[in-house]
Amino acid sequence: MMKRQKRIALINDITGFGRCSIAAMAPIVSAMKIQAVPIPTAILSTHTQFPIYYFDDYTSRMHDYIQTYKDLNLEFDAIATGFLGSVEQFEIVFDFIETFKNKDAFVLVDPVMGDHGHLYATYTPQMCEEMKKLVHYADLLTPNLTELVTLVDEPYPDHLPSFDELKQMCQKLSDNGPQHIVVTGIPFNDKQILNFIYNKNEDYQIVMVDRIDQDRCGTGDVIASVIAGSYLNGHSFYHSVKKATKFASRCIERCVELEIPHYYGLCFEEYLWELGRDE
Ligand code: PXL
Repeated sequence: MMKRQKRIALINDITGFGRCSIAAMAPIVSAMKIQAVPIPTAILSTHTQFPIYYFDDYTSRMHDYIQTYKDLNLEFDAIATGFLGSVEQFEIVFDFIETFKNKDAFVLVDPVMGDHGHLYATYTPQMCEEMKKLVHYADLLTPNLTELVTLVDEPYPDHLPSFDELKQMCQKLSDNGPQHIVVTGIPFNDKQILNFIYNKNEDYQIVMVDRIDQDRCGTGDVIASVIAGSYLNGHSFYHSVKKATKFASRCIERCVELEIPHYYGLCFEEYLWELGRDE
């Protein structure tokens, strides 16, 4: 029997300009020979780091949208969640996961909440509480440091957390949820960025990357989608994180060469073809 292609549901926003969320994730997983199925949470003209943006909350339409997938008995091999635009959306996402996650599927939760010690303008305290519940559904979790500390009710640290501190915070989240966590983009020093990998009941791992230029919007989405694609293609979490961070670094380097403003996202189009090599 022919094995069908793998399929991933991307529960995230669709943002036209700015190379984030589904506009970045769908082409990336497609390049990795995985079918991308967008489930929009909101439709924006540009992402929220632009001085102006049009924001259309999709909450009221999500139920009917998803109902057709239930009626068609569609199945997904993975579910990746990202930016959520309202409290009500969490219930919709819990239901989606309960309906569509079969025993072999995995759920990647990117708890998109904020960056650099601050939550995004659209994020309310109630949404933070809901995000803590969503973490219980995750097999893989990809927070940045801001999101990690928020999820464990700690203040944003004024120093670089030790590996032990990072491990303890991850352990709290893992106790009731994800098998693997990568805390992405931790500023280590002027030259390097640390990615801390927590594995349930196993040693932690570190992936260091060179800092190139300033932080770029959409980096988290590029990293989460390469991890999801690589893991779905059967690679280890560590291998997937390495591939993702290396790919993001190369794209950022190219953005600098092309003088692309940091809020225009990562010019992943330049290297998309490389992701087709299943390494
Ligand atoms: O890349 C994260 C992200 C996703 N979606 C929207 C955003 C952002 C970050 O600002 O504004 C709409």
